[in-house]
This record gives sequence, C-alpha cells and structure tokens, in this order.
Amino acid sequence: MSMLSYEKKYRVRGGTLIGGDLFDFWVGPFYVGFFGVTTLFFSLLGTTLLIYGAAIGPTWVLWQISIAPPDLSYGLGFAPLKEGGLWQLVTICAIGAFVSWALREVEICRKLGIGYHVPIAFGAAIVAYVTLVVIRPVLMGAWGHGFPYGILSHLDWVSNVGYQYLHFHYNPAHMLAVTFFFTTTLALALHGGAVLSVLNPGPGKPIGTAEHINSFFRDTIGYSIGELGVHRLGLYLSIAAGLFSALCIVISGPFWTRGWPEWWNWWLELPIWS
Ligand code: UQ2
Repeated sequence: MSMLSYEKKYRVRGGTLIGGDLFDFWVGPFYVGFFGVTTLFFSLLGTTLLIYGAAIGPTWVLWQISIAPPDLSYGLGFAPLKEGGLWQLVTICAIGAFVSWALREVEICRKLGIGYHVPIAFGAAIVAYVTLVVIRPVLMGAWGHGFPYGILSHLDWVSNVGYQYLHFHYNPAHMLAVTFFFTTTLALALHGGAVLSVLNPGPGKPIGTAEHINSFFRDTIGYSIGELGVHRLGLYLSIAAGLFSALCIVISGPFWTRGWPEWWNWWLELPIWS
C-alpha cells in the first residue's frame, strides 16, 4: 500500500486518550492504539457469539438466522444465554466495538491535528443504534423491546412496530428523518455528479474546477452553495437523518402510545376552525 509523503510526518507519538504510548503504534497501514485493541476484542467476541447463536439455533439459512432479545417478562434483568442473554451480550459487544471505533477515530484526528467531524458524524449513527437497543427498551422497562439481530427478523420487527402505531409515516419525526435521508442522497448525487463531471471533460480536454461547478449551478438554479458549503450541507443533512431517526423511535412508546395518525388531531382541534 502506498504511503503519501505527509503520512510519515504525521505518524507521531501522542494524541492518545488513554494509556499513554502503550498501544501507540502501527501494524502495516493501520493505527492500533488502545481503542484498536478494544475494537478488535469486542468485534471478535460479538461475532463469535452471533455464530454460536446461529449454531444452537434452528437454521443455517442466512436470511432466517436470528438472535432475539429476551421475552418482555424478563424486564430489564439478565436473561439466560439461550433466552435472550446472547442478544444482551452481543449488544454490549456491538456498543463496545462502535464506541471503541469512534474513540480510535478521535485519537487519529488528534495525531493529525484535524477537527473531530468524522467521529462526531459516526457518533450520530451510534446514537441511533443505542436509542433502538438501550434507551427506548430502558424507557419502556424491558430489553425485549430491542430489535432482533437477523436479516429478515429485523425487517419483521420494523414492520410490526410500525403497524403497532397504525401508520408510522404519520410520525412527524419519522417524516423529517425520511426527508433528511432523501435529501442526503440528492445532495451526494449532485456533489458526486458535479465532481466527476469537472474531472471527466472528455479525451484531450483540460479538467474543470470548483468555479466551473459554481457557474453550472448559478446558470441552472441561480445559486451555488460553494465547495466548502456542499460538504457542510452533506454533513448536516446526514447527521440530521440519523438524529431524527433516533428521535422518531424513542418518542414511539415512551411519549406516544396510540396510532401516529391520531397525533395530528391537534390540528383538527385548533380553535380557528370553529
Ligand atoms: C455546489 C458546489 C459543489 C457541489 C454542488 C453544488 C461549487 C463542488 C453539488 C450545488 C449544491 C447546491 C446548490 C445545494 C443543493 C441543496 C440541497 C438541499 C440538495 O454549489 O460548489 O462543489 O458539488
């Protein structure tokens, strides 16, 4: 693997959050660090537990394998391994691995002297996952409210929980989350298309610049957000998609227990109609 000239310069000691220079070294192109070790530990243990769960389960059909959370009757206690305890351990491993990875990103940012934007963005995805399997189950009083770890079973969970609130698309936070996801794809399609178009002008022609993109968008829609701006927008849109996803599920149950279409009765009940 190639090493850019500046990589050597920034492969320096320090910037670690814990343990001084204990794991402050590289293996090939990869920075290790304390959190590299913990990432490896949690991912290997979690994956092993998932495979063990599949081995004692009823099927090896990939789509049908499922590691389910405990029954609601176990509340917020520990369940036996084969009764959801595996799910609880896998959840601990997953959170351990995700948070370790984010902290390893922070250490690398500190070494490079750059901002924490990347770990913060990844943090939004972690928040969404933790909301699903910890915060909402705790607020509702049972680990059984978490989603099962399986390709088809987690889809069934989403469908069932959706219908439990009659029509989840009436959830206002869900509306915002979906809108942010779609707008993220629009922005990335525009940005990816814009970058590739200036870099591929055709054989023998010189490549374009950000100014060409500015001109293109000013000519077509009368506005260009700019080279830095489009990346700020992308970061904002995608983080907002994750955070509104977390919000839309955490309010379903702990805050609102009826159908989401009914929530909109506040509109019909406004005094202005009478
Ligand atoms: C832009 C710009 C880029 C871009 C893109 C735009 C030079 C390389 C894609 C255009 C983006 C706009 C107008 C924002 C669209 C708004 C939403 C909500 C999708 O101006 O600057 O830089 O890649």
